[in-house]
Amino acid sequence: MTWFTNDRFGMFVHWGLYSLAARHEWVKTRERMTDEEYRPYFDHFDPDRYDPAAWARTAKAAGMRYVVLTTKHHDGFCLWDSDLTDYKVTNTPYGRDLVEPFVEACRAEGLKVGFYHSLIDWHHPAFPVDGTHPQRDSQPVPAGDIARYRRYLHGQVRELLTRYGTIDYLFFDFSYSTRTEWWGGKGPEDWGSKELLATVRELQPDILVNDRLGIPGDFVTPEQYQPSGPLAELWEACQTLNGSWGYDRDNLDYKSADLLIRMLVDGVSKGGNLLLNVGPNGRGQIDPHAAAVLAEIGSWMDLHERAIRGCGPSEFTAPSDCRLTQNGDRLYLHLFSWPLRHVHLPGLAGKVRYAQLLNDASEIRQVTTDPGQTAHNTRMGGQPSGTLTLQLPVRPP
Ligand code: FHN
Repeated sequence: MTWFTNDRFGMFVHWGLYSLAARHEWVKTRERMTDEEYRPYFDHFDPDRYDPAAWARTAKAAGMRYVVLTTKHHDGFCLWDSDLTDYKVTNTPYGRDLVEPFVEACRAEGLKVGFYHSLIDWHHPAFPVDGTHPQRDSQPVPAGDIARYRRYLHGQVRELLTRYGTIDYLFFDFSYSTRTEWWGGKGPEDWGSKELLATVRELQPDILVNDRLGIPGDFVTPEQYQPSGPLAELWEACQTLNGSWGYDRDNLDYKSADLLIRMLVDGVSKGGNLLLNVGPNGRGQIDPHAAAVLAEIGSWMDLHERAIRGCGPSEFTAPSDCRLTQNGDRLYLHLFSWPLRHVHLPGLAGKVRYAQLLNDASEIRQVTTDPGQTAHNTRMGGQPSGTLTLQLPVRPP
């Protein structure tokens, strides 16, 4: 069990120039903006309310135990004082490195530190962008450019992994299949993925790296969906709150806390993590709608975290519309719909020592023990809405 499989729940933070556009982090490409048309976001980037300590407290209160920040997204803008480019936060009106205070704030709250880093770079002159980019629709991609971009990519990753102490997690984003439909590239070969991964492990021996270099990493990354069952590899589903990774001012279509709790429970029941995204606005603040959903999740996690932290799939079969998570002899039954008259647990006859609701420790009585299964009376009133969790200590096999 590593910190990753113990913590189970993390915060993803998509933040950068696109946060001022407040429409979507792909706004530059979706709206076919030239560098000049995108420039006002650089010239006006001044997040005066940036408070990574507040972000860290919000994450911790929600039950999250690691935080992953976009150091550079596809637009190429760097949130740290890179020596390798002028397209960085220290050249904006804000003028200061954003990454160091983020790292320090996470550590101060006892949270693991993660970096997201885009392989794609729509700003770098040597990066062969896709045909939808207005500046380079017709330009042929000079063969030598990708080698020059690759050196830039490796150099910036080295900066990030040598300047800020121990980094626990790295989310590269994103690779393609072996041949790149965008410019006929070769994916991992273009990124120098094998060499880059070797450098990462040399610089940060204990770091966890995802699978988006296009070669195997430490965990796979289903995005905006829940796998239908356990996966052979370590895995982490990344999800947005409202369908947009970056701050999207007019999009108030937030997922409910209850749905997100069920995603978290479902994932843990299948051996996976949930990385839930926030998109801070151009002043550096997590918007109130997002903060409210996270706070509601935190209320549930406060009473139920032992059914998540350190848990994984159970050897027993969950009844329909339920999930089972387990940690040693502690079995947790999560009811996604109730009240039921009874809930039947096949294969557990004589094995459940006691049954109680996790939220208030109230007993749930076993009413019958049909051959091969137990049944529990779950007719209850006055319980909190949403996912209801029973703690069922089971007798060792
Ligand atoms: O294109 C990006 C997207 O903007 C976002 O960063 C997600 C997060 O996993 N990754 C890519 C899409 O898969």
